Amino acid sequence: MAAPSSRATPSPSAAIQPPLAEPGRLALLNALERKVLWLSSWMIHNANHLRPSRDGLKVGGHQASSASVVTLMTALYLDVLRPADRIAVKPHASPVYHAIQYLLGRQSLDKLKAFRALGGAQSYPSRTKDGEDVDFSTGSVGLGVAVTSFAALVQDYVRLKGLTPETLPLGRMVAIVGDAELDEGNVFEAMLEGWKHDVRNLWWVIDYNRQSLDAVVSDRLFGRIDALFNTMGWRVVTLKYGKRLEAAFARPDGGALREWIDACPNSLYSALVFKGGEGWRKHLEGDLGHLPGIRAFLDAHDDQSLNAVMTNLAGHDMEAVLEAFHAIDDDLPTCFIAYTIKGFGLPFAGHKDNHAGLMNEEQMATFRRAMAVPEGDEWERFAGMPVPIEAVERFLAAVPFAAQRGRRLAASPVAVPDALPLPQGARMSTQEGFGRILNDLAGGDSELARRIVTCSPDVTVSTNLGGWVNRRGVFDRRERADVFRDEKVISAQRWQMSPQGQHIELGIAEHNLFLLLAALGLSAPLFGARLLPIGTLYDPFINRGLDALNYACYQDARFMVVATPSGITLAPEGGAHQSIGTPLIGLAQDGLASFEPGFVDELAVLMRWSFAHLQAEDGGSVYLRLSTRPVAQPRRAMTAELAADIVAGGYWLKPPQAGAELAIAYAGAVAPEALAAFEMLLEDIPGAGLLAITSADRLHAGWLEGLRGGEESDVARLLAPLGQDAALVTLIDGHPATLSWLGAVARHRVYPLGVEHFGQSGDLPDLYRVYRLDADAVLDAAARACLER
Ligand SMILES: Cc1ncc(C[n+]2csc(CCOP(=O)(O)OP(=O)(O)O)c2C)c(N)n1
Ligand SMILES: [Mg+2]
Repeated sequence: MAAPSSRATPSPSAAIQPPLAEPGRLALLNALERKVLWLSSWMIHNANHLRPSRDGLKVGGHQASSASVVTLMTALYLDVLRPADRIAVKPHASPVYHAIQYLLGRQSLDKLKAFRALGGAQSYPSRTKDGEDVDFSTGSVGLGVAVTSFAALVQDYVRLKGLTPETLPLGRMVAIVGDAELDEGNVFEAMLEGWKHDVRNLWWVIDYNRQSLDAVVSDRLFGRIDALFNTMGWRVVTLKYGKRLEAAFARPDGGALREWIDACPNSLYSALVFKGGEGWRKHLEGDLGHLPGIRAFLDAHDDQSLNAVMTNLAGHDMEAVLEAFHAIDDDLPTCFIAYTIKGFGLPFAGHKDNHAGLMNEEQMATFRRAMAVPEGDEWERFAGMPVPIEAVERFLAAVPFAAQRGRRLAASPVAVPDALPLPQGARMSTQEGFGRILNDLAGGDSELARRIVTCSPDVTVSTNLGGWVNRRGVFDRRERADVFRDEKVISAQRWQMSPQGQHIELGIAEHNLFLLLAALGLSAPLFGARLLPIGTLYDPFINRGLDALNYACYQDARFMVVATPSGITLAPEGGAHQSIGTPLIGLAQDGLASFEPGFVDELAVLMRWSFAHLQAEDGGSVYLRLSTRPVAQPRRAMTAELAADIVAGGYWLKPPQAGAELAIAYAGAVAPEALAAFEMLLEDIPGAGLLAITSADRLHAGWLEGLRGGEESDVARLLAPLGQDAALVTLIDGHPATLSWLGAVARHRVYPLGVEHFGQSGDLPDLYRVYRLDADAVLDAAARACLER
């Protein structure tokens, strides 16, 4: 089997190296990293100790995790990074990020003072709340790491199609990673997918402090992780010892010293870091004291300087860090494993319980004096720096990363037609309708179609994307033949792979799907290229990727999730594939407008609206829950009014008479049962109505808005014709709570039908009977409602 070659090509961004040799540059960077350490620690201290507490809650912030990554982040932001690079910062290094932006004049003092308070700098870097230099939000560990790999893929996708602004250089996608983030499996899923797509220009900088939240990590772990990166075609650069330790190793018997540290278990090393010089001396004397070179080494250092040498890991050595970063001049994915100490430079350095540790007032005062910051000047950008202020100012003004304002890009919207083509057919499923609408778009030559990019985790064909892919092709960085076609093996699928392809095929990992959608959905701000991403998957497996979906929405990425098929309507497939709770996810997920259309003409309206909503300033993402059940399609004209109601979330399929005592409200694939029950009911309750709910989510949101004093909600308007003591029978192939709230809108009695328990194999008549979704169940509920009047 042929594997893609992974020959690296030179990286354009590597061509612009800063003048490293410039005299004093290293001294300036050293002074700045101390200042970053100070400001990040002080910011947290201020939030916890100096800002009055009104609620008795601990404010928090991570002084130790921040200290660990100060050198690496200072080197990156103040020297290595370029405006076109896109960065995900380890979540709990947020104070370091903000301190650096403050030094660069890109973050305000007020925001630092309000760190973790309303309107202040966020606890974890946030794209939507911290402003334009946060490229990716982080918070749920592992996700920020993985999303950079998908961003690298998206960068290639848009560049190879010529969709980015001509002036935008190629950027590196950089993740600053906590070592325990690598315990999250999603990182490895993403690596494998990245390898398949031959991603480029990707840097993961691992803050290898060998500590997580609870503990010191296993000694044996890193050999494995190193090997994993190598296997996936990454270059691994290990930054282990700093210049001072290397110099000590070069002295007589230095080899023994190196072996001793190499063999030192993580937990002992951490404990000795915490104890300081005395501890080092005791252990080194005990283990190596018989060697004259080591004796001389110990004699030459007092406790303080011995501790400084023994803790001189490369991740805290600016020179070593810069050398490593600047040595990379190609686009091969590169992992830097930088040895660091959690809490480096702070009193709890190396202590295994330091994750939530905060310096007390006294420790902070000692630290302030050590940093030469005069009392009262704590927020002063340059106070106490051992270098001329003008030199620092000149340096900061020339930092390449900050050379450009407006790193966040924009892309003009793509026009959306007034209506999408409506597939014709008397009976059709919403899933089939979806495939045919896209297939139709694929056959045309619209700008809209050029900007659509589809993706799916190995369910492209079974979610009806086949037609689209046949016409638009699969994306690959290189032209690849369709072997089956060339060999004249007959197949309905033509999977031509090329840089022009508009479908990204993923392996089965729903989590990756949502991370890819996050990256695709940020292509406008990240790369100045407008895309309209559509991801398809099986509805129950939304749960599998849920944190990544939430993550994508949290950072306001824009995409369409088409989850199909759904519910127990997927009858013979059985309980493992039938979704119950996803409509509630749709209801609750912020940034995601959720719809469950019953008919294909509704779907066409919703897809059209979605393409606009994805691009609107105040828009968002969209979730369409579809079905494979063929149902008779209504023959009707799509009036502007009906279309508006479908988008708002519901309309009367059969309007009630004024004062009606009963209505059936249904969503999605159970439309035929609702209709059948309605027809039967009419004999006894001639005024009854049948309400089609296309979006419980939007109706619910509007209702709450109305309660808060907004204008009358759509749902209140819809339910207004019903009598005061009317009953509502609600019906959905999903959890009944999705619709049962409708009873509260105008204080109607509600009889909710839906699925509460795991499904199983069966056919529709059996399953709808057992799970009470059939017309009989609706009639029973209606009868009960009449009795209980
Ligand atoms: C998905 C998820 N689970 C748990 C947490 C809570 N948490 C925050 S930081 C952390 C440990 C991180 O350790 P590491 O990545 O090594 O960073 P360090 O603090 O050592 O710099 C944990 C468990 C989280 N943020 N996200
Ligand atoms: Mg760690």
